[in-house]
Amino acid sequence: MRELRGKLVAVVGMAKSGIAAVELLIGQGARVIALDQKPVTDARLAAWGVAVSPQDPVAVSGIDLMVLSPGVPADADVAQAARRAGVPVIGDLELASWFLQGSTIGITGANGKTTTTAMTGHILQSAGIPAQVGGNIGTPPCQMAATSRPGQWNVLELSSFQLETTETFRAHIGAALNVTPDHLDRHYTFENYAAAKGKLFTNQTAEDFAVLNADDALTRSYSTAAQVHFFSALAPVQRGAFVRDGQIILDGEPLMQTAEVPLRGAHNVENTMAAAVMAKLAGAGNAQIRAAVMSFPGVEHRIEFAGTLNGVAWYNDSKATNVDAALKAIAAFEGGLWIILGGKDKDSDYAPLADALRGKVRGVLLIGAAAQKIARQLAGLPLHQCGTLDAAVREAGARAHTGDTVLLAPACASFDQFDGYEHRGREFKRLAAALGVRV
Ligand code: UMA
Repeated sequence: MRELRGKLVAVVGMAKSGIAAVELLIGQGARVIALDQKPVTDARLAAWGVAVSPQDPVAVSGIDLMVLSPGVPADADVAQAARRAGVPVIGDLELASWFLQGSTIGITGANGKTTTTAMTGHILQSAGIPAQVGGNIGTPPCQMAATSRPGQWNVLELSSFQLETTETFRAHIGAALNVTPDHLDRHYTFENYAAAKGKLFTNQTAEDFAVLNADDALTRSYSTAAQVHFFSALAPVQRGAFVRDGQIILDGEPLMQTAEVPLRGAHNVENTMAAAVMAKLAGAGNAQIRAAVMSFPGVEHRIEFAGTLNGVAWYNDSKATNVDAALKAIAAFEGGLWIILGGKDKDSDYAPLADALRGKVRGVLLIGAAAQKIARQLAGLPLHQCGTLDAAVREAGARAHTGDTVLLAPACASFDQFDGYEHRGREFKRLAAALGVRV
């Protein structure tokens, strides 16, 4: 339904994705109803003449199309009602893809997708290849449609929420970094979650490329008509990137030493390989890729160095919103750890953290709604119930000694105490700075 002129479209979820979808639809001549389960205050809707309604199935009778924001469950009552009435229900990514000009790189994975997306965009831009970066990383895909151009790459970080509601979206280069359990509160089963991410490859053709992690059984098994390039930290691959004797080999040629990757942790070598493979497929040369990786500044809230105080290093990994991400952060440090864990539980199993932390951790500082559950699963480790991030930071400041590391890698969502992981990460840095932590 790419001709939207005169069509009546309901958009559900009026945060930045929903507003961007409304703006795009208005620009296409559609009539729009905006729905949200909370009161909507955005003044632009009134200026565009858009009717605002509570999230009620009655409000959507007679519509031609429904567009969901990523934060709205695909099985929300209002979406079920639309489907029962024979109305197509799509997500904001699908809508954006109808109007995005240029070619698209889509990057998904349980973890590492923000860093990989930012790095891929940075390599392309440094190599003089036109590219804009967005998606789950921050700028909604619908907003990117207006700034997209033929000959330009749209480098998109894509979440399972954005992918599960696609129909025709096609990535010219699609990458799956890893799939470990996350968002089970929304997808119910790991299989559903993995299948949502696998939709990235469904509409690819033989002219497209799929970049897959050869070390991850699930991403390796995604079926696609695209040409597959692998990356692997463990074994040589023919097309793609792998590590040999501490060196990244890209399409058979040495690219750089793994020690030259400026980001902490073995997982960031994997992210770098994925970004390098994609950038090469999009036209960058090896020398350009190497130089751009080395100048990549990293991403806020991803094992971000927050400073030191009395010989103690502080790191903000607020984006570690699931257990696997926290495990990767823990693996990036040798020991002497004071780790802050907790927040909103997503039906996660925290037991794997116990093995990773044993022998490495001086103290586990627990915060938020999941604190009791984590404490039960990590029994035997030195646990400190802190309640709030504020208390955890003070506790860490008082207890850590020279050579130790304080790490916020909560393994949980933030929504019990914060507006999002960015808010939590900024608060951590503010509280640490107030103690005297300096970069
Ligand atoms: N809402 C309803 N009905 C519902 C649920 C929500 O009306 O049933 C409303 C809320 O009241 C609110 C709005 O929907 O007004 C929120 O919409 P949203 O959650 O889609 O928020 P956006 O600000 O548009 O952010 C979304 C992504 N959010 C989610 O996937 C939850 C952002 O990813 C993304 O950066 C942004 O689009 C741009 O693409 C955040 C995220 O947490 C960072 N992503 C998850 C992750 O990374 O783990 C997937």
